[in-house]
Amino acid sequence: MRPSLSTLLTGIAALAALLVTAPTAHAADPPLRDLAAAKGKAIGTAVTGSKLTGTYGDIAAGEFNWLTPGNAMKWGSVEPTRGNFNWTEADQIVAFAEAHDQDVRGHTLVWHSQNPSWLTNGTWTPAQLGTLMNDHIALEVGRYKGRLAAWDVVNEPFNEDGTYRQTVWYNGLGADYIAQALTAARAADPAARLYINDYNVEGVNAKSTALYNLVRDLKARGVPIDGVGLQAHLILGQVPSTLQQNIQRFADLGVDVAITELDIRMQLPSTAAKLAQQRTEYDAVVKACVAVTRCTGVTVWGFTDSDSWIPDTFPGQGAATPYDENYAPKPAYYGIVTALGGTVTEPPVPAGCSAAYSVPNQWNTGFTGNVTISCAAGSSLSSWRVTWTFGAGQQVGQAWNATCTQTGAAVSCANASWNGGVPSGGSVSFGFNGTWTGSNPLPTVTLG
Ligand code: 9MR
Repeated sequence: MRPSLSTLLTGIAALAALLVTAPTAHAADPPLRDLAAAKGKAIGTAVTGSKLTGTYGDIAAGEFNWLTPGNAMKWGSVEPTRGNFNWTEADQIVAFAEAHDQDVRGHTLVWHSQNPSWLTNGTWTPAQLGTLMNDHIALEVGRYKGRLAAWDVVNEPFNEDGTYRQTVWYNGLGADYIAQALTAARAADPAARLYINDYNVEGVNAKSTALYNLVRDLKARGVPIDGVGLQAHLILGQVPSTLQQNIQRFADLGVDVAITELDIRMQLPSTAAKLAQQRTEYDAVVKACVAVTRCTGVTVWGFTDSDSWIPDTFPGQGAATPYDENYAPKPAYYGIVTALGGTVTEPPVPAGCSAAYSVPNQWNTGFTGNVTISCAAGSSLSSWRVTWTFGAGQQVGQAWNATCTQTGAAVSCANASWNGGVPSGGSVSFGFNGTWTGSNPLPTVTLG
């Protein structure tokens, strides 16, 4: 599901046009979809059909070039009682996407959840189940034949330990239900890219290895499988370090990879420091996709905190998406921008404020770092972020009075909730434990 040449050219033309027009105040400068297209990637969001008007509709259309119906295409939505179909929301989303030059990822055909009760409460022979599954796929995929770029054909087939999840499909048809479903989907729409989609498969682990082995075996058998969806429902501070390596190993099997349901949740209330860390993590996740040729793009699971599943499912957690509940872009939005090669104009730091880095203590493999942010009389800050690039072998560890993250050699430290303010003529400091090998030079720090 690579963006077409015309999409790419449109993106490049839009970028060129923006060079000669005055920048707008809005975040979209240029919008994410143009940045993504210029990189040969897609950027998507899950959407709720009834909300696709006003600001929600403007952002969904203006910023994204993939849409995934969050719920509208699930079996329980489209066939709530047997033989009675409701395609209203699914049709609406597809029409909206076509009107805005967007691709749709169909989601999802064969799953254990959000199935109609007539299906889950029924008693079926294996033959009946196979017919139900194949007919459902033929009908739904056939309805949108030629119009959808991709389908999540099978959703969440694995347990955490890499064994198959015991579902109505697995229990009735055995593991081969996956191959049967893919084959039925290919027959119904030969042009759609066919995916298996799962969660907790972002890093290299038992579950992602089971998925890897499955895809390898399906490919070897000639079963139509085009892609793997890594959902990426992540927790702040827990982005797997093996994400890019994992994307690459799937790509090396000869399939596309998409990040299909990205969100990064945190314990509420959100703070400037948590949101700054979330920005770094959105940047890192999107960068991991950008770095792998066969990673086709990233979809966020709802672009606004007002349209996110997190608060209902994880009470006390939230703030997981790139826009706040009032549709204002959050730091996470700018993390996506930078990962897609865009530039972010930070609010200017007053000339009188600066940051200084020192190493008060160092031993054979460790050290303590200290950073002091100072403002001369007449200058002040209400929040701050200090960034620097380490040399080989230098690694930031536990920090105090700031939240620090390191991605590769790039370190970013944001104020804690209690010390964002630096008064005129005053200073604040934070510290951290670090490790080093080889040498431990003082980096050049930037206050932003
Ligand atoms: O976003 C969906 C939410 O509105 C539903 O209540 C929920 C029910 O399970 O499903 C959510 O989407 C899920 C997606 O379809 C598959 N991966 C996990 C997502 C979050 O639960």
